[in-house]
Amino acid sequence: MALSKSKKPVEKKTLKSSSAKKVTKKTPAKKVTKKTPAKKVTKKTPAKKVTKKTPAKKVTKQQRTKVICISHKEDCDGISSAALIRQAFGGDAILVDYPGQMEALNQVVLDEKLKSLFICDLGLSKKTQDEFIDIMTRLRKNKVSVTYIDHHDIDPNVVKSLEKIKVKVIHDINECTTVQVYNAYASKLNDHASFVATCAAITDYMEDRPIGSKLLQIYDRQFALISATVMTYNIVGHQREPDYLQYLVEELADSKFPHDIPNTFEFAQIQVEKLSQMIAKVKKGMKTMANLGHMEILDAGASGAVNFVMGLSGKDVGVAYKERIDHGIYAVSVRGSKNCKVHLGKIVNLLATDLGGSGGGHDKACGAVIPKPKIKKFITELNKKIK
Ligand SMILES: [Mn+2]
Repeated sequence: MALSKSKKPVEKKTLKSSSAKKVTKKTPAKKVTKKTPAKKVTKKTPAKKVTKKTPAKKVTKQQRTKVICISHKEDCDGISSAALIRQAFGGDAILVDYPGQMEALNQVVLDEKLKSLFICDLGLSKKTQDEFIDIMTRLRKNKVSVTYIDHHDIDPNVVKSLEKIKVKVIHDINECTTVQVYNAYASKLNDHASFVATCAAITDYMEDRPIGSKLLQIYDRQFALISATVMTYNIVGHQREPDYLQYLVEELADSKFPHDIPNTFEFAQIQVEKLSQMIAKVKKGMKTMANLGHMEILDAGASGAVNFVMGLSGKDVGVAYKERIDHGIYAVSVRGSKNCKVHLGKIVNLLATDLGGSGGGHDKACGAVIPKPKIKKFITELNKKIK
């Protein structure tokens, strides 16, 4: 909110925080803007500094004005959720992966200006749920309004605990997070938000669900598919560039189609080439057990390889894992085929917790964080549990 206030003098036509951006686009240097994700981010900083100048600090408690959305940074659903929250409520996004989830939450608790927090597309596990409730309790004691929006499998007792402390829980395992954000806040969103939600549903394999399918019907299927895919490749390929991910959130919040964001299709082509090389690598390096195929990934993300590991192994479950050297853990991706009858998310949640890690997710797509020395045990135990 502080952001939009500071931008009002620039252009009074609209109330949206994006108004200042539109000004920059009118400048003749249009081609130059292709490079500008970093620029847009830096623009935020003067606004922040201005708000910090308020002398109220010493006199009374600071007024809480900030809106923050903590969302999943690794896929289209997380980025799109953050974009729609931004369009509906303004504020800033903090984009995290699962290993960074709790650290980010512990940081925002300390933010004395935080007024309203949205947490999107970040599932909880046996390992993280208690700490999550603790953090939410601290936020609520500070009168921060908290909304948790997600679609991953959750312990019903966690929902009860959260509702007890008046955290607003929007949770449906049958629709992706962005579709739920769209559905809950449609009155605060523009028409284009339904397209953002459609792309997120496609990427989460949830465009066949009740609301997701209605949204997809608004648009040409092929147009939505290519947009969702290009967006996904840009997100996956920019995981180490937080400024770019922030830029994507801003552009989607600003109702841009993926093809209107400069260079996205060119970048997607690079990703497609990398993936085609991954096929060859998986064929060479994949190993199989009775019930699954698995492979350690060295030079790419595990989630990009896991579908190939499952498909090329001929098994109904694929596991790809990549070491996070700085964390002493393996980031693990697990996928099940249509023939896989067990709920992989639930199995992985329990197994990862037993091994001192964490994990969970959907029946046919989930992930885990496993301590480095336990990765072999994880795979052999998973193989036993999915007969
Ligand atoms: Mn999701």
